[in-house]
Amino acid sequence: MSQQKAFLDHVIEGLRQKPKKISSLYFYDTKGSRIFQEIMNMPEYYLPELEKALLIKEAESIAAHFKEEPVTVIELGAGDGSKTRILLESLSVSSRNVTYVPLDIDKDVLEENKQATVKAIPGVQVKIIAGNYFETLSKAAGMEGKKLLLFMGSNLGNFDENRTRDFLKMIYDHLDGGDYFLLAVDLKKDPKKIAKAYDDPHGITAKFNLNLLARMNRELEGDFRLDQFEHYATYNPLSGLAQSFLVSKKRQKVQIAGQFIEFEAGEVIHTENSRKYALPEIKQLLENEGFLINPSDIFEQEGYGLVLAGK
Ligand code: AVJ
Repeated sequence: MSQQKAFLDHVIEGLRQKPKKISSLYFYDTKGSRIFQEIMNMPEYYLPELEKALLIKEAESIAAHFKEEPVTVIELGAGDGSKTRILLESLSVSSRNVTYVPLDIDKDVLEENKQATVKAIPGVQVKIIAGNYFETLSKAAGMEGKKLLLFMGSNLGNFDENRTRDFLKMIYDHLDGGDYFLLAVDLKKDPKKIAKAYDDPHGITAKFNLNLLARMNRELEGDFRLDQFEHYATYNPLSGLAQSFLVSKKRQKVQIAGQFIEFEAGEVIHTENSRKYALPEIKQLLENEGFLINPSDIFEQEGYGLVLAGK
C-alpha cells in the first residue's frame, strides 16, 4: 500500500469515529518536522533542555556499564543525534570500541547525524539505517557486540497503553542478556509548566497541530479551512496526560478525497497524547516486560527521567 493511501485510510477511519481522532504520527511531514524544530527551540518546551542537562550529568555513570568492551549504541528515532553525542563521548572514553547505529524514518537527517558524529568523536563508527521502528530495529539488533538501545525525547509518551506494552516488549525481544535499554521520559511536575509547553504563547504548537489539516489539504485533496479550526491543549495532573485537539469553530462539512466529514460546532479531533509519568510507573512498565532495573540506574532531575534497564 502506498504511504498516501495508508494516510488517507487512516484519516477517513479516524474521522468517522466518535470522538474523531488522527494519530500524532502524521504530524511529521517535511513542514511538520520543521515546525517541530521550532517547538524544540522555544523556552516553554522545556523537554530538550532538561534531557540534555540530565545526560551531561549522568553520561559517565551510564558509560560505566560498558567498561572496556565493544558497545553498539542503537538509537530509535535518532534525528540529528546532537544530544546522543554527549553519551557517545563518555562511552568512547570508557569503552574500547563504539559503534553508533542511528535509526530514523528520515534518511537526510541521518546523514547529517553521521557527519556531525564522525567529526565530533573520531573514534566512533557510524552505521545509519533509515526506515520505520520495526524494520530498522530488526536490522540493527542483528549486529555484533553488547548493545545499548536508546529511546530518547520522551517519545514513549505518544503511545497509548497497549502500544506502550507492545513497544517495550518488542525492544526486550530484540535485546540479548547483558544488553541495556536507556529510556528518557518526561515526568509529572507542575501542571502549569506542562500545560504551557503544549500551548505556547507564540502559537507555534498551534501551527504544528493545524499543519495536520494543511497536510490533508496538500496530500489528500482536503478542503479544511484552517481559520475554522483551533488548537486546544489540556493537561490532567492525575492521569499525566497532556492531550491536543483541533476544535471545529462552527458546524461545518469538510471534503477529503471526495468523502464528506461533518463537524458540529465545538466538536474536536483528538490529535495527540503526550503522557507524563511518575518514575515508579515507568519502572513497573519496564519490569512487566522482563527488564531488570537497579535503583542506582534511575536518574532524575527537575522532573525529567532517564532509566537504564538491563536484560
Ligand atoms: C516528540 C512526542 C516528544 O509529545 O512532547 C511537542 C511532540 N507535540 N509539542 C511531545 C510534541 C507537541 C513531542 N514528542
